[in-house]
Amino acid sequence: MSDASLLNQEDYSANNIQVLEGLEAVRKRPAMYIGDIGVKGLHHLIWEVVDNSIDEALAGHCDRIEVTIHEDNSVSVRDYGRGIPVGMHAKEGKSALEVVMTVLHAGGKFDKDTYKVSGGLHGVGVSCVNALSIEFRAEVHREGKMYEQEYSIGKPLYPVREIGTTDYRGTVIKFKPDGTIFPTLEYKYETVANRLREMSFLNRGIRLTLTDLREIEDDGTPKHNEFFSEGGLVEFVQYIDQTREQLIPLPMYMEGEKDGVPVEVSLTYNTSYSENVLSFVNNINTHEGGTHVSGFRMALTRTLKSYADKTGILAKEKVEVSGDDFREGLTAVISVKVQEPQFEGQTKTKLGNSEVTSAVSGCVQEMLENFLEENPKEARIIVDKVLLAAKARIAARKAREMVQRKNVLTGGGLPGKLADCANSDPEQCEIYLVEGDSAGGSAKQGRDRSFQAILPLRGKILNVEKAQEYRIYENDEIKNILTALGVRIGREGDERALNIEKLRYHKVIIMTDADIDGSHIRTLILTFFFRFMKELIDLGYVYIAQPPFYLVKKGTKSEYCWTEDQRLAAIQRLGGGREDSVSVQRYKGLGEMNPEQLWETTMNPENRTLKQVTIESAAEADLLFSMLMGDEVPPRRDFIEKNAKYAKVDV
Ligand code: 0RA
Repeated sequence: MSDASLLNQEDYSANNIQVLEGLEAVRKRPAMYIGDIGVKGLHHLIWEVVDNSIDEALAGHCDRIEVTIHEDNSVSVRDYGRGIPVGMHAKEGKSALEVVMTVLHAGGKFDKDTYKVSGGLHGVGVSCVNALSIEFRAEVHREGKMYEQEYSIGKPLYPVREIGTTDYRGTVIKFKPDGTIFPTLEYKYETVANRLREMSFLNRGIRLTLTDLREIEDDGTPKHNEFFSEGGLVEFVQYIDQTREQLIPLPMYMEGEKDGVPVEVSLTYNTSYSENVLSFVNNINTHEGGTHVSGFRMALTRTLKSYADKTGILAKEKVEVSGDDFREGLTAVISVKVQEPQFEGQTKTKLGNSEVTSAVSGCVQEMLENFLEENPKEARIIVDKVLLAAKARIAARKAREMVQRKNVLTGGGLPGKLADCANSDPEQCEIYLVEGDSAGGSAKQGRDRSFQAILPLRGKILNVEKAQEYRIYENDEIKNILTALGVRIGREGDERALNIEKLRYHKVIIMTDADIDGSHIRTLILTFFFRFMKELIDLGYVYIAQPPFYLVKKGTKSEYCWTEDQRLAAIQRLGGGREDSVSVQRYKGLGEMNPEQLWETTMNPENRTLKQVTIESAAEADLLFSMLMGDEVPPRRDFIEKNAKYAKVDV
């Protein structure tokens, strides 16, 4: 590290101007750097800071990271690593700490020895967090001394200063997001907890803690969780499958490196019919899969097929098995580290690097071959399961073809119950999936038919969590939903065959009663979307309508209320706070509203609120659906008691 005086004043100023321009660009177009400025982007700030500490931990310098949400929704991240260097940075003429905190993409440049693999989806570095924070403070403990520097919207308030002595090492970053950038500043405990849990599975041996000073428990201590996994991906797979019956006693596991790509995989089989493969690149969930997932599938199919061929069972049973027969009841987590990842796809969560395919397939093949050789009994159980899947798939195809043939015979048109809209531009159009014929009738009368379509659902929606695939194509309600949406599901070759480009509406709105049955139907529909049309959710096309809970009336004046607070406020406004002077109607079913009321409160884009369904954590969503809809009753009861409603899948 050199001395600042070596730089002349002009160079110093020029540098500073560049820095300010960089941070200004972040503030002008925050979404370009952190994805969006909504709840997701807000949380992204935490991931960005935690990622730096994870890097320090992965480099072997730290095994504990503490995240704290403070009363004012500021967040601090403390690690016990080497501490960010504070010496003068020769080129920039200021402290290295200041450079890291204020120069875009400066983060990793000091430490060429550290293998940087974490780093958020956008990998923009901590300086972006600084630029988007109204208050930001860095504290470094290094070589017995403690240093600090504070900033506001990215600008240092003073040069790095020494503030005392210390007997440990590490870095503390505390930031408070800028309210002029982010419309909402509220951090969600569960969102942070889920990500830290995922991080602990993906990076075994690192202890991650979360403390929420906004929420004090009955015993007087703040809400707190610790996430630590010794077993890493094996425990991740067990966590995902905790409600499912296992076919093999312990998940398989393999860690390796091929062509410079570190690969880690764990997999197991359960008695369910769904496939659940989570994939990560540099700790980022690749929802849309990519080359690593292709490599995984290739090896799985090839290795299991060749084993099954050798045993002679396939020839004996005369069944033609296909790729996805090997994935029924499969739960797996794939984690790879890629130096320069190329992200593609609709949501930029699909890995494009072609070299990764063979790295993953090589590792998976080795893992499977070892397992099959050493565990003949379990190997046989898996092969039997594959055979069963193949037979069920053939039955499913027949059922599907039958339905399609019938559709052709009957003209193949839209379902009779659908009241379609006039507009045919999917971007402008929305469809309401409405519980019950009577509410469906009101919705049909109340809607704006230029862009709103209504599909009443009457019969039972199939629980896809427990049903074999072929039964899905025989279920009338599911058939109606699919034909109305214009999409086809099922599989073609090795890929899911969702033809999303044919989707006829870009808003799919689930509208059910505010009672137990309504929430059950909503969960059934969501489970179906999650398992068969996840892309619809990923693209943000799925919504939940929010009918009001109350109507408070006095004379000719009335107010709709969605919350208890609103109800009390309305009673205050209309009845001077006296409950007996007003009439309060509690809406239990959509049917209790007439068409005008339904339009005004729940369907009119001017007044309504729609809850967008998002999947923050695929693992959590899977767990939720398997618990709510699956077989293992005891955890489900416990879960429902704890979580009252189904929450959490949505924001
Ligand atoms: C580069 C070099 C060194 C430490 C770090 C980066 C570092 C960065 C962060 C970000 C969050 N926590 C961190 N901890 C450390 C130190 C190099 C050395 O001491 O030789």
